[in-house]
Amino acid sequence: SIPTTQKAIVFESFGGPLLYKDISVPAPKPNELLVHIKYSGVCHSDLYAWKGDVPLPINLPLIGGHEGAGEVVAMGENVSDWKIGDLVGVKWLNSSCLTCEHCMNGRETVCPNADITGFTHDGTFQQYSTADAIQAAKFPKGTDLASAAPILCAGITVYKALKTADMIPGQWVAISGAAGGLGSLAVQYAKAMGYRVVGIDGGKEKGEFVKSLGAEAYVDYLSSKDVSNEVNTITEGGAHGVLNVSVSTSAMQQSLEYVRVAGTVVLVGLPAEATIKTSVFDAVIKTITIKGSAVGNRADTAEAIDFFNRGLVKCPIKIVGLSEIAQVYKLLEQGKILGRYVVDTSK
Ligand code: 8ID
Ligand code: ZN
Repeated sequence: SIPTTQKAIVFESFGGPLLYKDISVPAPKPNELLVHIKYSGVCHSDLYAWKGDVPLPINLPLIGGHEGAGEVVAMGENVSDWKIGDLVGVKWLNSSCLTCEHCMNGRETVCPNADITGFTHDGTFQQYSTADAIQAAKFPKGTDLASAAPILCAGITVYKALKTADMIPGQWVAISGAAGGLGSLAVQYAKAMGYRVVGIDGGKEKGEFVKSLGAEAYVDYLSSKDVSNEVNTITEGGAHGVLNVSVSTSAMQQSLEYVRVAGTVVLVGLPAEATIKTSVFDAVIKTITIKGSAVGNRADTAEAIDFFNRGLVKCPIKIVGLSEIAQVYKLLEQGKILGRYVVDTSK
């Protein structure tokens, strides 16, 4: 049976206290599922939302979180393709209008009327959350929900970003921020898709970690005298594709120096006020493409989950209680996390 109250992490002002408290269980709208969230990944974007450090609409007070994995416990009257007990994922894109030019073309992530989990729609750092039945992700029976949670933002995002880089198997992809939540999955998706990976991140421990996930080479930005030169040497002329999943503006700028001629730089990480600059002459003569990539649509979601279901990617996770979110934010801020933290909503 569904309780009337539940535990949640609520904040009322940007950077204000992350209150672990009892609130009421929301009621699903006609088109929504009520999901008993068992586990939720903690993404760097959650930290930005809490700090108000991102130029996106945010509703206060807010419950953050957008990598929620759980079970369907109730649904609105218009929902027909879900059953009570189904395993379900709640993503960053909670719903979109489905009728605008972008939605019609499978770009629902840029729908101007999108409702965003953990930003404009109360998120997954609570025991029961609502999710639009069309956007909610399906997991097969028996899925390990704690390991699956990070796929719902990190996995989908990096899988789509790799597709956006337009590479062919055998080519080099440089992953900047390779040891983080997105990066650690990007290394594995890239390998599963047939690309050769050079990971870039800071420190020895992160290097060993990134290599254990399948990267052929690692460049340590903390100790390297010239990151670009090292990547260019390893890849014999530059990476065919670059995934910028770090939270560093200078790393993004630098990626223009080690992308191969005719290659593609994909921007994914979101330092709030970052800009990068390119020489027009270089961009033209090297015919470099720079693209942004935001999460993924429903097809990207199903495909990304399929890699996970087949055991081709495995999220390196650490599980802590929901009540411990503040400590996880601290670690994220200090860049001290390998892989992803996942919160257990029962603690
Ligand atoms: O749809 C999107 N575009 C999307 C989806 C999800 C997340 C974008 N994001 C954004 C987040 O908001 C954040 O800006 O992607 C970025 C990465 O999110 P994350 O993976 O959740 O963050 P993390 O776990 O903290 O990983 C960041 C990694 O970057 C490394 C850190 O050591 C860490 O491993 N890093 C840093 I800081 N500086 C670096 C540098 N100069 C660096 N790696 C290489 N070079
Ligand atoms: Zn995210």
